Amino acid sequence: AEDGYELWLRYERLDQVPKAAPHSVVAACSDVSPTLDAALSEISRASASMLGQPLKQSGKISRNALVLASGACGTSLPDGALPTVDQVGPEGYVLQSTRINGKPVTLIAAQSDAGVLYGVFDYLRRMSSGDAVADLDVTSRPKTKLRLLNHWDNLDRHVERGYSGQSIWDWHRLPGYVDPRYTDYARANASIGINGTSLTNVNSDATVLTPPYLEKVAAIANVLRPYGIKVYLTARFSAPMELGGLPTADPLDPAVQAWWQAKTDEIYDYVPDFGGFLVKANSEGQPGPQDYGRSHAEGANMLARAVAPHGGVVMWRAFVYSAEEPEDRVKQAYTEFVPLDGQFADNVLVQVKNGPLDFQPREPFHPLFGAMPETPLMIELQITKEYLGFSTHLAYLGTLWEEVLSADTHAEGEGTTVASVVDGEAHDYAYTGMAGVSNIGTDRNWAGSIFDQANWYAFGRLAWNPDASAEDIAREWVKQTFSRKPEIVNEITAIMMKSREAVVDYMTPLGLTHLMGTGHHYGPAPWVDDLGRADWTPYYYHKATRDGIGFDRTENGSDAVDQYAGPIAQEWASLDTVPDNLLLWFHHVPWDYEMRDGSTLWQSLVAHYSRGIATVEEMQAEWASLKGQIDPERFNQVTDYLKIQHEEAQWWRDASIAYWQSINDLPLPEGEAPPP
Ligand code: GCW
Repeated sequence: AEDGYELWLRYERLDQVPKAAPHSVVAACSDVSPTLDAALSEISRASASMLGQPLKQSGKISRNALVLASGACGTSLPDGALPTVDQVGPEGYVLQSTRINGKPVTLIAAQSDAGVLYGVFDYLRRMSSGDAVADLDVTSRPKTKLRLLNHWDNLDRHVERGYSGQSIWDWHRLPGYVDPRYTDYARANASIGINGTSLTNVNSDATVLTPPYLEKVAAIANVLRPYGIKVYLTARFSAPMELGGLPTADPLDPAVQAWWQAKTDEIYDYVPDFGGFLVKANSEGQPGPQDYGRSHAEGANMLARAVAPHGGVVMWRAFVYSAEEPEDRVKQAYTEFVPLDGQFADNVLVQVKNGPLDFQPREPFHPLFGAMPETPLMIELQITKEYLGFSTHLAYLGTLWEEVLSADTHAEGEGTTVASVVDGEAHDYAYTGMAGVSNIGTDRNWAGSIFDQANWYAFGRLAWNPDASAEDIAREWVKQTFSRKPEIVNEITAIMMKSREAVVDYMTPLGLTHLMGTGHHYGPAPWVDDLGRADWTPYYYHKATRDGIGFDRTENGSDAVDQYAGPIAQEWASLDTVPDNLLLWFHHVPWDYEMRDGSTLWQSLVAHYSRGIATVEEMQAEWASLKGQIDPERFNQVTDYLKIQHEEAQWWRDASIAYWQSINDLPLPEGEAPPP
């Protein structure tokens, strides 16, 4: 049955064996590592499935062989056959139709075995997409070093903001039983270049750092290692008190430092290639260095010193804001972190969400990008759709992420995109990276829905190349997931490409944000105005009154706009130039404010809600037209989910309009259907 378990690695049978299909596969190596073994077994699985029989493994290179080789495997290839470090770096690869010993072959070669594995997945992706595998001359290398999933998984298997079942990490049965699913997890991640995973929730307590759990962590790490994936853990800042019985967790206290050093050394005994720590500190009630009057840099550097001798890193999150702080929440991270630029240890990365608020359907890019030239900034994206309809709403996030990555920060003049900051080009960062908050769980389809698999996929592809096109990625995913037929690929890609804007339209158009139900963040609740915490209250964000709506972030208001580089700040601060889709993020305007198209703000707002529903209706019709061309299991699930999405788009529109009307007393614009 097609239950989605295979993800994009379905390797559907090809109609025809491609002319250039290899006849055998050879690892031209004296040392076939577990990583090369993994590559060979993937080739065997994929060729059995796509070509009808597994490629024969051979010890010698014959005509039309697929040849794998790396600088690390004791290769038997002639000098000069391998790509240089300059060409491919430590993780890149080449795919080449070439000749070895006079025989035509396809060469997949790299500096490292992980590079070969990535090359194999690229090669199989081409074959699975129905693309040519002849005349290959491909060089690819990742533009970022650290490409991580961040699981928000608790040890009791509840996944914070998870909508696809329980955590796949089965702590209770580990380490004695190691679920084979972890191997499939590793395959899927390696296929899109992900090379790290942080196993535990940033809000977790410190239990995972105790020996019984480290043994379990080691068992997971052993499965992931051959696939080039390192394990990372969240480090609760108060662990020295909770686990170590110390009276303080002050990062400048020598006993605290010694505790972390010993703990870290212990972790490396279990997991010799442990990647390092991910930390949420002094944010949403989590402990941190500020509890002792120390800065984020002092806190991060203490942990960085502990992992440095082992080659580890610290990923310190910049998602900090506090209710006691009167400053506009979206300004707080910048205010706190910019003065610390230059103070972080060399092996610290500061991890910054794509926008300054919190994974909304649309936000401007985070003003920290471009503002910390001395500190490697990673970007954190949310794959799980906390604010975009959980798993039942179809929203392809590739377009959201592309919008952020291609945004121009102007930090080093025009053209300093967020991508160029993240990939280190703008400021020559020693470390670079991208983290994606995982949407993976125990559901058969892993992600909660078939289309949410595309978000996992797109995250990995963009982490490899932050300049990649969201549409190309969508196409690639559709070909491997659903069909190679061009009409079907076009249809499904079109659905995906408009899906996120539909969500923006029916939930939070024109720059509105955070109007979701309190706590769970599902469905509309713009009317909540007294939560006891202003910054978790929708009114804080929309500021709707009889006179108007929107958050004034110009110099007349919170002046958050001033955190952006000059040209951007100017563009967004002025009503003449601010884009419509960020209008109410930066400005408070009257309901009868005249929009560029001549309509009033109120008319425009209502039109957006209705357009969101109309787009979902188009998506439904387009999907329905594929009936009979997609297997019934997946077809029906998507159909049912789209129906839920349609009902809920209507719910969002009607509830939002009714609420705004209760404030502005305006009639519905002409031609608009009244809420029931
Ligand atoms: O989006 C918010 C979520 C919290 C999350 C927090 C964070 C892990 O509602 O569930 O906690 O962000 O990113 O730390």
